[in-house]
Amino acid sequence: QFDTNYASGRSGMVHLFEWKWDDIAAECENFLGPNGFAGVQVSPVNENAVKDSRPWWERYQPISYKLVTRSGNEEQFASMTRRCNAVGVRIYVDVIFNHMAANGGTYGTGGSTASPSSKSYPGVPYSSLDFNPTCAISNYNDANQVRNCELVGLRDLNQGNSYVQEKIAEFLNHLIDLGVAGFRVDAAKHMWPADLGVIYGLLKNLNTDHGFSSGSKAYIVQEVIDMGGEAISKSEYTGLGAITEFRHSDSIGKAFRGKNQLRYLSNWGTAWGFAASDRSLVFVDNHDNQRGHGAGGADVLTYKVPKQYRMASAFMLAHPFGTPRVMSSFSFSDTDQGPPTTDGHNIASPSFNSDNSCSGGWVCEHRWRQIYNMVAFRNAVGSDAIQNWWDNGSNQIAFSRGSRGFVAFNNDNYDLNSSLQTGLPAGTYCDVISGTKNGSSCTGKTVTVGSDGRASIYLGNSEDDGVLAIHVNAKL
Ligand code: LM2
Ligand code: CA
Repeated sequence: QFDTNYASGRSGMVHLFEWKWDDIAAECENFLGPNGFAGVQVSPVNENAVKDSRPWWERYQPISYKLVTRSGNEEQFASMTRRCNAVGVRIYVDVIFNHMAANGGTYGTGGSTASPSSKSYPGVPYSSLDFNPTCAISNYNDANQVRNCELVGLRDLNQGNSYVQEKIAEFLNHLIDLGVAGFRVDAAKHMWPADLGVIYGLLKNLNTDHGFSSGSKAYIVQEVIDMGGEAISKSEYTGLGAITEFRHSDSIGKAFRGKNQLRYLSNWGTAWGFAASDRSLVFVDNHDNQRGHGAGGADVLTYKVPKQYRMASAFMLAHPFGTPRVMSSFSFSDTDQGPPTTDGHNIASPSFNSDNSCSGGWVCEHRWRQIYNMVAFRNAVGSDAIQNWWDNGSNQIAFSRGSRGFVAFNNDNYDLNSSLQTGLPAGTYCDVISGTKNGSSCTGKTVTVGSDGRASIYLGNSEDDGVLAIHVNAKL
C-alpha cells in the first residue's frame, strides 16, 4: 500500500546507504528529527554473502533472514527503530526476496553457510525445490524470462511457492514487529505482481507500540525500472503499492544538466510519464544509478556535480509531486567500492563538522544546508498548490506554494534579476539556500516582499547556488 505512515507535519525520507544502525539511531535524534525529516531507508538488514573485497553490492546477495549485517545485529536494529520512531522518524527497509546469493556466496555475515551451486541455504532454510530452474535474463522483452530467470546469476526464488511466500512474510512480519513503517522491495520487476499481492496480503498491521495508529499497513515501494520499451510496465505494480519512479531521476537530471529547458518543468508530474503522485517514490539519484548500476543513464546527477545536484534536489523538494527520497552517499571512485571501514571490514561511523557536514568518507547530502533546509521548506508549505509560475522563456523559473513558500532557479548563463510575485505576506525573509534563519537574523541573503507580494529576486549565474527559497517559517 502507498500511505507512507509519516508523522504529521513531516516529509522527505533519506536513504542512509550503508550506515550502521547505531549511527542511524543517533542521526534520528541529533539531526533528522530536529530537522523535520520523515523517514530513513536503510540498507538491507538480513544476512548477506561475505565477499572478499567487501563491495557494497554484497548486501544484495542474501544468505538468510537473520538480522545480522555489517550495519549491526537484531538488537541494534530494534533499538534504532525504537529511537527513531520516538523522535518521529520512520524506518523503511530495503528487502531482497527475488533471489538468494549467487555462486561464490558460501558464507554470510551472520555465520550461516550456503551452497548456491546446489541452491541450498540452510539458514532460512531454502532448498533447490524453492527456486526457479536456472536460466539467464538477457531479453527484457520477455516477461517470463525477466521474472523466472536469474538476474546476474542470483539464484531465483519461486514466489509462487507457498513455503517461499511464508518464509518471506515471516521475515517481513518480524521487521514489522520490530517497528518498521514499510519496505523497499528490491527487484520487484523480477517478480510476478500476483505473487507479490499474496505476500503483501500476509503482512501484519504496523506495530502500535511504536506509535503507529491501529490498522496501519506497511508502505510498500517496489523497485520497478520502467523507462519504457520493455515487456514489463510499472502499471502492473501501482495497484499494490508505490514504485520507484526512475523517469523522475532521468528527467530531472536532463533538465538541470541543461539538456532540457527548465521552463518545460511547468507541468512536472504525470505529464512526464510518471506514475501518480502517491505511487511515485521520486529521487535525483539512487545507490545504483549514482554509480552506473541499474537504469537512469548518463544524465543522472550526483554529489559529484554539486551545484546542479543541489538545484535538482531543491526542485524535487519544493515541488508537490511524489514522495521524495534524498540519497545520502559515501564517496567513491570505484563503482564496486564499499563504504568507509576501520579495517577493511567493519563499517566506520561518520564524523561531523561544525557546519553540519560529514567527514570520514561520508558525503551526507542530507546534511547539506541547501538540502535539509528544503525539507523544512516542504514541511512549511504542506499541501499548498503550485501558484505564481514564472519563467523567462528558457532556464529561469520560479513558483510559489500557495502563500507559504516561494522558490526561484537560474540555470541560464546570465543573471536572474526580476521583480516576481512570491505569493507571500509582506516582510523580510531569509533565503534558506544561501543561509539559515538564526533567531531574528539570517546567515545568507534576505528577500523583502512588498505588500503586493512582489519581491526583487536576484540570482547571479556565478553564485554558489542557482536556487533561492523563502518560506513562512523563515520570515525574519
Ligand atoms: C537491485 N535492484 O533490482 C538492486 O538495487 C541492485 O543494487 C542489485 O544489484 C540487484 N537488484 C540485485 O539485488 C547489485 C549490483 C550488482 C551485483 C548484485 C549482487 O548492482 O552488480 O552483482 O547487487 O551482489 C554482483 C556482480 C555481478 C555478478 C553478481 C553475482 O556485480 O557481476 O554477476 O554479483 O555474482 C555474475
Ligand atoms: Ca524472479
